[in-house]
Amino acid sequence: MTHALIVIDVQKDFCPGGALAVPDGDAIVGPVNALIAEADAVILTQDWHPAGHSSFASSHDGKSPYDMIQMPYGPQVLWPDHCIQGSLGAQFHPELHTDRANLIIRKGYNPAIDSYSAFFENDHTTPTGLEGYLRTRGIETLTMVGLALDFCVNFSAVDAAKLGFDVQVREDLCRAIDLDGSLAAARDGMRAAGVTLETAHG
Ligand code: VGL
Ligand code: ZN
Repeated sequence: MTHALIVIDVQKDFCPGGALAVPDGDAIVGPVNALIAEADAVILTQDWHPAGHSSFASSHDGKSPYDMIQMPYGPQVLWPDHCIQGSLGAQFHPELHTDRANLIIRKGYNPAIDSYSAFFENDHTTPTGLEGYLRTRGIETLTMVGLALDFCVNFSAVDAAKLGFDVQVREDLCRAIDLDGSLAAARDGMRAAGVTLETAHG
């Protein structure tokens, strides 16, 4: 087995009505389920923050959601409170076919560091363990889908490509937040890292 489908953060809080809703985020669920049904290996990621997480604007006096601050590990966007461990908003979209998942990797649980990527926290150093999981299973090629294209999908895809995996992002099965040009920057960054951007099954 050499190929895995990685489904990034298809959670209630990132879908319309959620705390950090990605426009049209729920539109991908049906076609993502179709890919899940065919995949050799299925990995889901779940954004999973403790209450009072340092990426929340509410944790910083005088700050508002979408402000930028400097953290010890670099610049950080401040978000509305979202995906709090055990909350309804942290649950997967109710129609996502989670039963076929081999692994669910939770990230963002360290109170002091955000974690967009499925591979490393935002210090780009602390591993989540996913690399070892994939390598010990002999998985070398990855298809990524999910939310949000310009944050967690982007960081996961770039890290995976840097680690030497062959990475395809299905843009049609992602949706973006698009904050201050973040979508265009993400596309450029993914291409520069050697990620293949696909808009349909090819
Ligand atoms: C995400 C912002 C904050 C994502 C997670 O899944 O793209 N974005 N936490
Ligand atoms: Zn988050």
